[in-house]
Amino acid sequence: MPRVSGGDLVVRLLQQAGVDRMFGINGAHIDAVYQAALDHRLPIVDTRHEMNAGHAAEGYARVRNALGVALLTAGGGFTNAVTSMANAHLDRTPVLYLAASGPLADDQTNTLQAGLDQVAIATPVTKWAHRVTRASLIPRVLARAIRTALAAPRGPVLVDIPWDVLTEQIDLPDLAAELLRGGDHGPGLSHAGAEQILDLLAQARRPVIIAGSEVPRSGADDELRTLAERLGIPLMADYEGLGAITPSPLNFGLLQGLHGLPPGGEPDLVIMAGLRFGLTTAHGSGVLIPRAARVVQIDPSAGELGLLQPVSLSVAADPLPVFQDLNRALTLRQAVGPDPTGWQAALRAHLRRRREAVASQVVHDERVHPYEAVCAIAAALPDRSVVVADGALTYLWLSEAISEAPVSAFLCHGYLGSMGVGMGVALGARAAVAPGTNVVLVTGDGSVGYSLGEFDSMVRAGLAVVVVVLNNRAWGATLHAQELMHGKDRVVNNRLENGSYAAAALALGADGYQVRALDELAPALAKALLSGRPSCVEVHVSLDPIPPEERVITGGSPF
Ligand code: TPP
Repeated sequence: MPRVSGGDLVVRLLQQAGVDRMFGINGAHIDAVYQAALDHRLPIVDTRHEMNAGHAAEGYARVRNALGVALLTAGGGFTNAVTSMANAHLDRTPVLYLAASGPLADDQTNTLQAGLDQVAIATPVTKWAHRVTRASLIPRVLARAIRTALAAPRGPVLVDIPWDVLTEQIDLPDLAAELLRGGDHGPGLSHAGAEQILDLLAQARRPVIIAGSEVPRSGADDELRTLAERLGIPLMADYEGLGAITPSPLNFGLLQGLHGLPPGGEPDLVIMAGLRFGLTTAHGSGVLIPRAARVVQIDPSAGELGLLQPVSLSVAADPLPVFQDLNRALTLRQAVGPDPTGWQAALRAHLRRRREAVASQVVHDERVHPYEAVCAIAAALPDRSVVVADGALTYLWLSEAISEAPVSAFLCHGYLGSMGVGMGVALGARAAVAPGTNVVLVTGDGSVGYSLGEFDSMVRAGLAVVVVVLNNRAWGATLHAQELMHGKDRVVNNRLENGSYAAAALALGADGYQVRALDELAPALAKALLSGRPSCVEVHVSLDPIPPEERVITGGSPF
């Protein structure tokens, strides 16, 4: 019987679970995993900050709809990744954080990187956190952690393994006993439940289906589009659901487009598919999900159902089996509902008016207008691109243009609203996609500054992310907030007028492009996308313009 280390068991089990790449920074405590990964040819992308190893594992998980893995050494390696854990927790992203810790044998001796209870720190920001105390327990605990992360509602887990457990040698156990369950989404709808939803659809004159994060997470994209296309129902999405609906002719873009529909012209039935109330639904205000509408909410977490607005029907389930059941039930019925084409045309006209209103407010100064910049970016994106957004004004401007773009995923900073997630998420997404799929990060100059070192990681790992920095020489959104709340003379600690991000990228071995006029942007993007190299396209944009959704956040209407 071969003898193997705890680290070796970790790698064997992760490969058994389908993991083909991990992210991390090496350290002596975690090195047994690195040595085993070398033996078993499991690649590890090394980042320049553990926050970004965590965010990269998130990006990988969000693009693949599979488990992401971050390797963290003890102490600071672990604490540096806590922001990512919190982000994954709020976004329900299945990430395994595998953290080494001080040797069990040296417990309570004030030794290096060991005086922390990492499980206690991780507990409030994970679905499950556990320490392994013997190498023989690694397969069972790790398999349990992975099952927990991938079971809906999904989320991050921490497994803490002390150094001397990772290096402990034991006889190779039968890992088949720990075979990991996969693809079990739980039950969908009863026959009566499916009929009830189809009846609601048959009665609706202005129905809309809104896709949230759990549509791609559960792999329900095709079933969702099939149902919508069979019935002619407009599809909308929050940022995480956008990639699921873009291939459809019934893609009506981000749900912020519902704002400002005339009374009597609003949806009368909203199907929330894996969408939670909160940040992306204007909370429970009714501005986007009309209070007069009937609402069907489908989400794997029962606690989310009807959280901020009353719903007519709630389904505690993953979207995949629910839409499978609806498609099956529909096959057995006659055609349902009124002709949807009038409603589709009215909604299209409304969205066109919104775009015209944004464009009509563009006032030129000596810098590129951010709205024109994001329109040029959206127009330049090749089919099925993954787009990552970071920075606040930057994201809000991008949200006005991204619905028109052929994205396969649109990954934003999410519920934690944590600036600086973008470089890590984009790096992980690039490691997850098939060769030839483009990954473009659109970020603010403030946000990119957290992680400039990751240009080096991208170069060393050959991960060709195109990073577009909308440089307005400020922490833009917080500067706007100071101006609005306290006056222009009270702006403090929000200016960033030093340095060049394209030059920083060049210094780290990536390519750099400067864009000072709108007509330079499309050629620079085309060059960067074609080059197959990590690159930074630095666009010098105006700071003053207020994006429509910033007006909404500050309590106004978009125009
Ligand atoms: N720190 C973190 C980690 N997250 C935050 N959300 C903030 C601080 C507060 N904050 C919100 S928006 C913002 C800051 C600092 C400014 C973002 O500036 P930038 O990345 O340049 O993007 P812009 O708004 O200019 O597009």
